[in-house]
Amino acid sequence: MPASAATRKKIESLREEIRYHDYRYHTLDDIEIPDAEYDRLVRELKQLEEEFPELVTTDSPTQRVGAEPSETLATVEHRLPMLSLDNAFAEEELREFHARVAEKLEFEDGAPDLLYSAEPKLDGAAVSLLYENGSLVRAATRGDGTTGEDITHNVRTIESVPLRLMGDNFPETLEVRGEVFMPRAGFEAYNEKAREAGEKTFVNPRNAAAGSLRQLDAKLTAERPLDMYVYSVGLTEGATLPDRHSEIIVVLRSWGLKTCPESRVVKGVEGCLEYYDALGEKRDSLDYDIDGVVYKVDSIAMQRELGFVSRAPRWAIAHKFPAQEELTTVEDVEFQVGRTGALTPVARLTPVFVGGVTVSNATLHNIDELHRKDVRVGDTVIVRRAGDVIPEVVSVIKKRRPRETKKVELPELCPICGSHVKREDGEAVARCSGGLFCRAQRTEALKHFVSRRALDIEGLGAKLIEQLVAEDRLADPSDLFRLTTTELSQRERMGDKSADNLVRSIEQSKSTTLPRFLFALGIREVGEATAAGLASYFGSLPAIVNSSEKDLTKVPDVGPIVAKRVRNFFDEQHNLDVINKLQGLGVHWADTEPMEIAEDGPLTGRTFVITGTLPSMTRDEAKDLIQREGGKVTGSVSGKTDYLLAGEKAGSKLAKAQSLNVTVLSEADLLSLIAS
Ligand code: I6G
Repeated sequence: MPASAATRKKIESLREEIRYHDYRYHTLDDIEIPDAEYDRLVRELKQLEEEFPELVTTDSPTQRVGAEPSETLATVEHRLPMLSLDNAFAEEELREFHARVAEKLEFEDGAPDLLYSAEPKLDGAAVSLLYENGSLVRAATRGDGTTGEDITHNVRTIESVPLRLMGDNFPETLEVRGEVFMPRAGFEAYNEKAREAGEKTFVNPRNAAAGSLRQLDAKLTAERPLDMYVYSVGLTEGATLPDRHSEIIVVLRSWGLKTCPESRVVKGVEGCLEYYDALGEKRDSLDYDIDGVVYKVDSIAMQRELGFVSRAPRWAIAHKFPAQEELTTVEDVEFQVGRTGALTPVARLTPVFVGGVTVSNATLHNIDELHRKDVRVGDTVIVRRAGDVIPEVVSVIKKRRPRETKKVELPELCPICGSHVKREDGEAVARCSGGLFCRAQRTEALKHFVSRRALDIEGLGAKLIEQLVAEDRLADPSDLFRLTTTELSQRERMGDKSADNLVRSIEQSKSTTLPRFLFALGIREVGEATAAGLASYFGSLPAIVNSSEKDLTKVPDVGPIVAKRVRNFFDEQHNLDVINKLQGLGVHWADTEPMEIAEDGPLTGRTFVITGTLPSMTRDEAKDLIQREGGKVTGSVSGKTDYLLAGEKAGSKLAKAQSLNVTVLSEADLLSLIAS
C-alpha cells in the first residue's frame, strides 16, 4: 500500500524533530528532552521507514551507516583548493605577520585595533563537507590540497555532522571545511577497550581520527568516537554570506554545523597574544588536542585585499604551541621501585626539548607496556610530555632501529634490595617482595606518610628522607617522632632554626584525623577517597582493624580487591606494631559515629561520579548524601557509571559522560531521584 500524505508528513516531521534534538545535543550541548524520549522518536521513524522503504532518503537521521563497504577510496578534486596555513613559532614571527598585514592594508598606525578572529588549531584531520540544497553529498580529505579522498561514507557516521542543514536560508551549494578529531575522553575509552580485547591501540588522537576516516567499512568508523568543528567556508553558490569571518561562524552554527566554542574576536596583535596565553593555560583541560591558535583577519573585504601568497592566505596564520612530542633515543632502561614495590621501567633518554622543558627520563609504565611497544636500548622513540604529566615513551620508530639494540627484560631480583621480584597472576605490575626491608619502598612509604594529604609534616623534604633512610635512621614511620632538634641541627645545611621548625611540625602532625592516618599508612589501593570512606563508615580504627573482608565491602567504594588489601595489611603483626608505636608516641585523632547506610535505598546499586560546583552543597556533602541513600561514588567516569552529578564548570568528566551516554543529573535531579 502506498504511503498516505499523512504518513509522509509524519515521517518528515519526525526527521525534523530528531535533527533538531541532534543539533541541541551535539552542537549546542544543551538537551531539551530525556534520552528515552529521543530514542522513542528514532524508533518510530525507523518503524515507518521499514514499512515504507520507498520513503527512505539518504539524509534521514536513520541513514548514517551505509550497507556496503567500499573497495577503495575514490579521488576527489577540490573545486576550490584546500590551502595550508603559514606557521609562527615565536611571538616575534606573529608580530611580523601582523606588521605585514598592517602594511599591505596601508594602515599608518600599525593597526593596533585590527580585529582578528582567533580559535584553537585542532590536532585532527582537515575535511571538506559539500552540501547541495542542504543535504550532505560529499566529504573529502584535504589530500594534497587539490585532490583528496572521498570519505563521505565515513563522515556520515559522525553524529555532530548534520546530514541535512537546518533552516532554509543556506546557499544552494555550500562547501565548508573543518577538522575531524577524536576527543581525548573517547580516545582513552577506545584504547582501553582495544587493550582489553587485545587489539591494536592508537598512538594519539590525531592518528585515531585520520585512521578512522580512511576506513573502507563505515561500520568500523561508526564505532570510533569522532567529532568535527567547522572553521571556514569554501565554495558557495546561491547566497551571500556575512562580511566578517566571526559572523560567518555564527551563521554556520545556525545551520546546525558545529563550530569551536573557544573562538573569539580579538583586537590587534596584543589581543592575539593574550588569547594565545589564555588558551595555552587551558590547553590541558580541553577535551581535545590542539597544537596552536589560528588567527584570521576578521573582515572578509580585508581578506580579499590581502589575498594569497603561494598556497597560503596572507590574512591568516597558525601560532604554534611548543610541540608535545619529539624524537630522541633510548640510552638505557632502568627500573624504579615505588612505595608499594611496583617496578616501573624508566627510559633514560638523550635529552630533548619537548612540551617546553628538557626531558631526559620517560616512563614506560610497566613491563608489559614496554614489551608491547617493543622498546629497546638504542631505539629512536617518540617521547611525549603534555602539561604536567610525567613524560612517556609513546612509540618506537622501527625504521630507525639500529642493527645492535638491547632488549629489556624484567629483572628477577629487585635492583635496590635484591629481594625476589614477583608478579601476581593477571597483574601488569611486577613488585619487589622486600616490603619495608627494601630501602626504595621504605623511602617512598615515608615520603607518602609525611605528604600534605597524609600527616602533612612541613619541612621534611624528599632529600632529607632519602638521606635518613640511607643512614638507617628511619626504620619505620614511628622513628620520625624520635628525631630531635640536636640531632637534626648537626646535619649539613640544616640550621638550628630549621631543625627546630621541623621538630615542631612533626609534633603538630601528631594531632591528625582518622582519614589522614589511614591514608598515610599507604595500604595498597587505599587512596584518600577510600580512606575517607572507611573512616566515615566505621568511625574508629579498631572497628576497621577487626572487620572481616565481607564487612569491609559494605563500605561505599570498597570492592573485594580493596577489602582484601585492607585485611592483609591489618593481618600483618608488624603493621599493627607500627600503629601501636605511633599511638604510643602521641599520634591521635577523634573517632566519629559509624555511618548508617540504607540497605535498600533509592540509590542502591547505582554508581555516581560528581563534577563541577553544585548550587547548594559541597561535593563531599553530595557524596555523603548519595552514600547514605545506598549509592556509590567513584572518581572517574567509565562504562560502569550510572549517573554524572554535574554542577557548574563541569569539565572533561562531563564530556566523557556524554561520549559514553551516561545520564547527567543536576543537584535538583538528584534530590528528586532520592525523593521519588
Ligand atoms: O588548517 C587549518 C586549521 C584551522 C586552517 C584553518 C583553521 O581555522 C581555524 N583555516 C584556514 C583558512 C586554513 N586552514 C586554510
